[in-house]
Amino acid sequence: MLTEINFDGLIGPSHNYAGLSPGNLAATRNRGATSQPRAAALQGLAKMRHNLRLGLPQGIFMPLPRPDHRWLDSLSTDYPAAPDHLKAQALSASSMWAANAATVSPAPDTADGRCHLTVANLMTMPHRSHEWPDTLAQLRIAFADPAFAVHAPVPAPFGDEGAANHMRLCASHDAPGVEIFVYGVSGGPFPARQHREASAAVARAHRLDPARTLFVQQSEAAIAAGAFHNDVVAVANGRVLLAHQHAFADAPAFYDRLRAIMPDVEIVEVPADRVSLADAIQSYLFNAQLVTLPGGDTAIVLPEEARENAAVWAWLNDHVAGNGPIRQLKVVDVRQSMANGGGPACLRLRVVCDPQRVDPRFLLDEPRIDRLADVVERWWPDAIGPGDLNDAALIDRIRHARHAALDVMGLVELIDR
Ligand code: SUG
Repeated sequence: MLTEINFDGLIGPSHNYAGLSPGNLAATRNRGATSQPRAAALQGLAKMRHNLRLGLPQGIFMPLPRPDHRWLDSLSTDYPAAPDHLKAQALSASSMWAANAATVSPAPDTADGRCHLTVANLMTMPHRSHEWPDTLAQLRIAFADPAFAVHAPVPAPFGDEGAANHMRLCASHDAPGVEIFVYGVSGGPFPARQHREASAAVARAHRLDPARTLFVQQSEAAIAAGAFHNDVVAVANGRVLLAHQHAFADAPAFYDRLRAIMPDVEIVEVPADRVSLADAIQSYLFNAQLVTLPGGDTAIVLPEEARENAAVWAWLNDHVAGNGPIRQLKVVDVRQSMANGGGPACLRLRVVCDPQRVDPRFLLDEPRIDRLADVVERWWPDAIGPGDLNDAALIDRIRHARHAALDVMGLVELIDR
C-alpha cells in the first residue's frame, strides 16, 4: 500500500542567521540577526503535528552533527582554530531543509520496482556541501529495506539540490508518474544550483522511463529574483501543477510536453499581474505543501507570510472561490526557518512508499512529537547571535542537545556520525 510520507528535518540546535546563501534573499537580509533555535524547532514540530492531524503520515530526519568536525578535519583545521567563515559553515543547521536531502523516485516509476533515493551533493554552497555524508548515513538506516535503493551523490562539478528541483505528477501514488527535473543554466547575479547533467544522472540511476521524464529549464528571471530552487516558484501534487507564470524558461513548450504525457493534468498558472515574482518569493506562496487529504480534497499548507501578503492571499481565496483544484488553505508558522529562506515545502522530503518498509524510528505519532518537544524545550539554545560562534559552552550545548534528541528517538547509532 503506497502512501506519501513527508519527512521533515528537525530544526537543529545550531540554527542561526549567518547569511551563507547568496541568491537566497531572506537569508541575506537576516544576516547577523539573532536566531531562536528552540522556538524554531518547536515551530517545525508544530507543523509536523498540524499535518499529522490532517491525517497525513509524518516522518522525521534528525539534525546532523554540528559543528561538522570531520569536515573541518578534512580542511586541516578544527573548530577553535578555524576562521569565522568556516566556523559558520561548519555550524549551519541547513539540513533542516529536507527537500534538499535527496531526490526520490517512487517504485511505480522505476524499472526495478524499487523506490530510489539519491542523496544531493549540495555542492554550490560551502555550508551545505558537507551535509551529504551524514544525510546518506541517515537515509541508509531509514530506508534499509530492499524496497528502497539509496544512491551516493552525483559527483562534482555537477550541482544537485535534490527534491527542491524535482516534481512528480501522477493519477494515484501506485501508478507510474511523470517526473519533472528542473535545472538552472544562469541566474543573473546568482548561481544556478541545479545542473542539468546532475538531474540526468539521477534519472538514469533511478532507472526512470525516458518517455515519462522531463527536463525543464528554470527561468533566469526566477533565479535572479531570488528563486534559488524551483520549489520557490512551483509545486506539484497528484494531477495538479501550481506554478508562477515566470517559473520556467519556456513554459508553453513544457506544458505541451506535459499534456502529451498526461492529458488530464491540471496546470494552475499564477499570472504575474496578480502575484509578482517578488511577492511570490517574499510570501513563499509556492513553497507550500500541496497535499491530498484523506477525504480526497487537495489542500495547500502555506506559511503565515502568504496570508500576510495581500496579493497572494487574494489570489488564493479567488482560486478557492472559483472552484479551482485547490480546495482548502491551511496556514502554519515556520517564521524562524522562513527567515533563512526555508518554507513549509523546504522543510520536508516526500517519499511515496509503503510505511511498513521504513525504519519506524523515523516515523512520528503525537506521543513521539511530545517527547521530542520536551527534549527541545530542555536542551535547544534559546538564542544564537552573531558573536556566539566562539562560545565554547554553546558549542557544547549544541552537541548535547542533538544527542538527547537521538537518544529519545532510539537513534543513538547516529551519535558518532
Ligand atoms: O539552501 N538556506 C537554505 C534554504 C533552503 C530552502 N530549501 C528549498 N527551497 N527547498 C539554502 O539557501 C541559509 C543558511 C544561512 O545563511 O545560514 C540557507 O542555507
